[in-house]
Amino acid sequence: MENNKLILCGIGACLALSNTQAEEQKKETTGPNVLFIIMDDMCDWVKFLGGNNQVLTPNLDRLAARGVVFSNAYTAVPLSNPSRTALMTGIQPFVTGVYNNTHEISNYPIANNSLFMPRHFKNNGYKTIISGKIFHTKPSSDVMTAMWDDMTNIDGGYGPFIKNQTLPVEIREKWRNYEMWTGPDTDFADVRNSQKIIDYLGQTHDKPFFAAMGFYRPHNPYTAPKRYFDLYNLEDIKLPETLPEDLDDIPAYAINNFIQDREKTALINATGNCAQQLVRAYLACVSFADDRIGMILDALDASPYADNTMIVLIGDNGFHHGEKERWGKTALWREANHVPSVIVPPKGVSSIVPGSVCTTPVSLIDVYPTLVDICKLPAVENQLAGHSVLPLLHNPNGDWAHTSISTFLPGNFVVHHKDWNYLRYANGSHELYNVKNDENEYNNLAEKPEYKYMVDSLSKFLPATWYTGPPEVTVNSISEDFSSSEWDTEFLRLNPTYIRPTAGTNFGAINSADRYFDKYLLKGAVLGTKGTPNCIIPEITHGDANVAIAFRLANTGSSSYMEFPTMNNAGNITLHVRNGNSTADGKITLQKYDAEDWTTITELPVKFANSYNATSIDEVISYPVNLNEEVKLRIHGGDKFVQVFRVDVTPFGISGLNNFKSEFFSLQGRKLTVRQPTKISLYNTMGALIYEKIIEHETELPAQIGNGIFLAKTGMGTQKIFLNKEL
Ligand SMILES: [Ca+2]
Ligand SMILES: [Ca+2]
Repeated sequence: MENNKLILCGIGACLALSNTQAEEQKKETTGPNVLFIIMDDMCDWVKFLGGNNQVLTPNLDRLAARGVVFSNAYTAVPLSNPSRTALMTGIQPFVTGVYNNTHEISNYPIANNSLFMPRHFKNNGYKTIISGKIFHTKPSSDVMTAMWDDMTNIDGGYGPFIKNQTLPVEIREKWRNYEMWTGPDTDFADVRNSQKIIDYLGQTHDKPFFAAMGFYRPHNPYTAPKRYFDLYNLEDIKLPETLPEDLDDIPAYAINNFIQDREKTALINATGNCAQQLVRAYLACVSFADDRIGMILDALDASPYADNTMIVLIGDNGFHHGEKERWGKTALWREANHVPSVIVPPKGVSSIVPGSVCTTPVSLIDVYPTLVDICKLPAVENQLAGHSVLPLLHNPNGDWAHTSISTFLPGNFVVHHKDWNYLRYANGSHELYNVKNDENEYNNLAEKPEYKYMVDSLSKFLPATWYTGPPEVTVNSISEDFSSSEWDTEFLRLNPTYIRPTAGTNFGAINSADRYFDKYLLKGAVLGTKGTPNCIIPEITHGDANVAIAFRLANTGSSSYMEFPTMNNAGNITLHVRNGNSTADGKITLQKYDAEDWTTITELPVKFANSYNATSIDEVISYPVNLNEEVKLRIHGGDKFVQVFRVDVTPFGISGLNNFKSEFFSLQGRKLTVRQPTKISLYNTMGALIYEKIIEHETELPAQIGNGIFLAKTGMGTQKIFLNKEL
């Protein structure tokens, strides 16, 4: 228990030392080359793991046959950004604080200042190359350039995105849809990026290399060349096995926090063959990536590096396809955390038997120390939480004293140890499964007296303390008036050479191209500033200052946006804007950072401003965001120049809304039935009280309340209701 605290305190101090030591030890190496391949959202649906018996992964299978398969490997976090941060630093998320996709590595010092795996290779005589998606958010740019020799093919994007809508409107989402792609293969970053690695393997290198290839597939959008869809007959697609009453023995905390889209799952299952379409599309994406991996293997085998290259292949997190009534990752169950993990030693390491399978649970946090061990790099002291699995490569059935822990959000952990998965949530509720007998985790044994000994014994592996974030950093609302004198001063501080437009400058002049900006974080973000402030318009009075300052969103949408700081929740957003076009209406879009990318919440029309330069009246547009969760928003340029003078985001007012279940009353149509007499108060999503009544048993809600989402507060608690929709 004390140990964890010591690690937490000691790590920052020790990292600096590790970096310095590593720098001093720059030297020639005779270690093997490393080909490091990671697939995004690759769950255990690869043939050699048996998670799906229809999937076709001939190339992954032949890779597995060359090395050792860890058939019970688990990610550190079932989500891209924190998973990859843990993988590349070797530090647990509950130490770095990088738990979510909104937690950018560069803002988390323990992670950002650590000795990243590629840097350690580079410091020790390796050439390092990155192609595709290895990180989700990145360390700061100096840290990135220090660890990679070649970043020319970094990233590339999840696209191409769906053009032809295939699923019914009530099912489809930006990240839940599919399309058989008929454009060229090079539309996909995976094709361009894997070609880069293939070319790299064809070149002569004077040093050993660490080549990291990050595939975007099988991550959605489920677009893949049509021929991969053709591998699977839709009529033959089998859905994963599920148990109707599976959730009955799961704690309420888990259901409330991790199975929020239960209704959506039911809708997918009930709507035509949507579930089969989604499963098939995922399988197509797996086979697409598999094919490209085969091409990399062929290139390696034909290269001078065929004999002295080790290969690591992993997925960053798993995925539920309807199991536990959910689609997605971000939960503690096996589907979300179980990933492929294969290590292929360089040829000729005779003591490692090709095609071996090790069933001992291991973690992706073990990858970094394992590579250090195999490649004989200097030990990284006081940083790596995992353990080298080299002994298991030699003897897959050997003893293993360590355990694998996956984390999702502070205080929620799952311990994978021997045959057992033990899930413990932040509120103390728990689940215990014997995955050897019950790989689908149907039968929760945690509350059974005869398994108390096992709960007690596995609990000892849980971290005693974890990072919950500095309490003061949360931003509950934003209010920024860019026409304030503080902003005026700030602009000049940021850019002393900035010259204000002279009095009388009209909007056309301000439109000159050099006044574009790409990205500006609001001052409230306190994250630093990027981009160039746009303009000060002297003739327009705004707010209580004599000059009106504004940011401009350009008319080329993709390059112009204003990003807000992460908020715990967001209520109503209000924007003071003016359209720079004097003859045509325009629009801007309000976007939310989703699990992986920016998604449009709504488009906001901005009327044309006939005499922009003369008027002092802003157009005030308002939109109820009403997201009771951690949220990052931005406004994004549309099709016309739009000046933004003021932004206000109020917090989502009423707390305690996590429980959306029908705990306190039931609603059928507009008939509200309470379990016991209570006063009920209905609020709209702006937090305004619109109805209040003491109800003995049941009441019909009056029609003037209208349809939509409301918050119902009772003596027993508060819950969200959907009027005119099924609760
Ligand atoms: Ca992922
Ligand atoms: Ca169950």
